[in-house]
Amino acid sequence: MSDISFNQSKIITIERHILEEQQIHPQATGVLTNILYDLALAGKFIASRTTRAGLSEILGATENVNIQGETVMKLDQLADQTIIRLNDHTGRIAVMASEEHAHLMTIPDGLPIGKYVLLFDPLDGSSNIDYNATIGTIFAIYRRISPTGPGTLEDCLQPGNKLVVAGYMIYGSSTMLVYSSGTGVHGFTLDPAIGEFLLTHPNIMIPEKPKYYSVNHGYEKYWSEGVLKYTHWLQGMEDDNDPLSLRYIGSLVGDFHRTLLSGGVFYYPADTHDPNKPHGKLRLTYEAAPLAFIANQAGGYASDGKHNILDLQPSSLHQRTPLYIGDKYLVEKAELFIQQDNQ
Ligand code: FDP
Repeated sequence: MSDISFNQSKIITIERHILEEQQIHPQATGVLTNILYDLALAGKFIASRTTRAGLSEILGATENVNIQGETVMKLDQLADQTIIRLNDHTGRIAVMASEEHAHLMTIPDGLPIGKYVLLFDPLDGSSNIDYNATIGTIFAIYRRISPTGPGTLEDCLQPGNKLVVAGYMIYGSSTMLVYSSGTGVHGFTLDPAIGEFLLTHPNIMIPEKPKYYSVNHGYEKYWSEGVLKYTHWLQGMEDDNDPLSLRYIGSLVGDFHRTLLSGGVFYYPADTHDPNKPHGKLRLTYEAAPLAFIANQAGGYASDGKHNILDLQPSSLHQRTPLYIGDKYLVEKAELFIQQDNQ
């Protein structure tokens, strides 16, 4: 008898998984499935470049400053262009918006216009690039609202509760794609040897016992009384509860991914640091809302401190929002402390 025993569990590639998900929806045309393929391909491409950043001399700042006033890194541009070029000609997308562009991007003249809207942060956490820390890509897909013709701003400014698919790619010690189309959250790890994303984390649920809290303590002096008290509560200083351990990468995708898998809460509160950013730093449409959709599907919750993030109606493409995300009980507790502070 052979010594070799084979693991009988199925090997599920992302293609197979998406196709199986598509079959749950008999009315599906396959268009959404193909957008996900294209995004997975973009993820492979971006991962291959980010892991070679130092070697290929594409590391470092460009001369350009993006709409957020941040220096645009070359890898940000590369990730941005990769996603645009893989999606602008397929006839699946009506309009796109990216962190790197002040205005929405309609489909170039002469190319077919589709029925979906794609919003993305091409390389989130890019201030970490030079230090070899985790970075990622966040994406949000909506159905267009406008009936025909080029996609509009209204198509892009939809609340998170209208999301059709949300996900992210994370470029860390391995590359992962995590997405939800409203039937749970599924995580795939890229096997670089074969260039395939394989299902490694089916049906992710945020663990019930929280492990970490995650926030930039460097800005504590700019926080409100409510945020300070909440933080003290997480540290076990308000009640008799055990303190949570602290982790903060400073890369939203990385901090969120850890929160999703380990349990706990990540927050970037409103603060008084910069009068131009009274709502904190993170963006509603292509950061907070898609991650809120995933948190919700994983049994968690996301809030701006007062409202469910998924219910917020965006008023502009690059709108900022405070964000509390992760374990439902911990996020609701944040709402309570903030509400008490406002009384
Ligand atoms: P970055 O500026 O490096 O792109 O979205 C912006 C973001 O990173 C998030 O990924 C991250 O959570 C946050 O900013 C970190 O901001 P602080 O340095 O202010 O903590």
